[in-house]
Amino acid sequence: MSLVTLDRFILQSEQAHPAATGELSQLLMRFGLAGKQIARELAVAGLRKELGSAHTTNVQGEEQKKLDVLANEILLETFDYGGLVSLAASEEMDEPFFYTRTAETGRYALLFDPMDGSSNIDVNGTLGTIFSVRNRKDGSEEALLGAGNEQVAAGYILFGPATILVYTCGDGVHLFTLDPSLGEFLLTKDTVRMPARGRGFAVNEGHVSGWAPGVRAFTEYLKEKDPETGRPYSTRYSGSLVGDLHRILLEGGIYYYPADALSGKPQGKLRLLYECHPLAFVAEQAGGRASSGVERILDLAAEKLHQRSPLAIGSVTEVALYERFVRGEGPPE
Ligand code: FDP
Repeated sequence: MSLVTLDRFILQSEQAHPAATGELSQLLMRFGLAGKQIARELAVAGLRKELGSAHTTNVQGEEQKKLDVLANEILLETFDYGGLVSLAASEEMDEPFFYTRTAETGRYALLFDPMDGSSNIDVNGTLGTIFSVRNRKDGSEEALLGAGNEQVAAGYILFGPATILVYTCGDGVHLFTLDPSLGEFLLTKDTVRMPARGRGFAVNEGHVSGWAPGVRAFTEYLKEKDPETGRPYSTRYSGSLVGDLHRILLEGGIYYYPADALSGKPQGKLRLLYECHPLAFVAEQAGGRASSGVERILDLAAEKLHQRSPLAIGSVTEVALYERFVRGEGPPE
């Protein structure tokens, strides 16, 4: 049986674009390398006493774990050669990082959430890395901002029982699994399609008292018993958006993190550029949807690097239903 590695798949896909320079291919392959390095660190972090707090906070005032910082360093270093990247921004850095040698020439601008689901770090739970690729434009911070539909590529790496890399360049969603014995990501699904509806929902219901009435009503609706519509839905919340979205990508359903008026999160918790935009790109390319409840996530333009947005992401049926409830319409007749 011939094995299709990540690199081979990317290079073969490039042939469908005769005008391609090969730079995007090189860039995507580097995410594979970064994923392998982060997976290796995660596997031994507990043994090396690298778990726990770094005793620093990020720009949002959230505690940084040692592995948040390490994953950020690995990603930055991965793109420090090859001349591909002009600048990068991350949830873990206050300001963009400019690659001094290639700031003027690198073709791309990167955004990433190095370690999504940080609360799972110390308990060996599911974690993820989310990435987004944009054109560098004029090479200023502006290149990192704008609407989600300006992304050139996006994806995530899931660190669970297996390490999985999922990416899209706008021509479908491709899924690879790391074979540790080979040290290679191998193609597992060429084109991933998200089911149009699912049976599960992922939300931190502990925050229900701060939600808008429509979001509360939606949640109650999912929990009601009605075999005709397949309710109740099952709750599946892991504490890692990447982990929850991956389940939804394969099985359908919905993840939502709404605005929370009582916890100082009027725009929810998730970052538009590092989390919502890239995962929305993946979800849409797999046939799913992503919405703030009111607007399509990919149409939302980021004006600030660390801007937040409410997010509802998943199957078309459940996201449309969520929007109905947010509008105060309730379920369809
Ligand atoms: P975390 O802050 O632990 O990195 O990225 C934000 C995120 O995790 C998501 O991965 C996760 O779904 C959510 O926040 C968890 O937040 P709550 O603890 O508020 O539920």
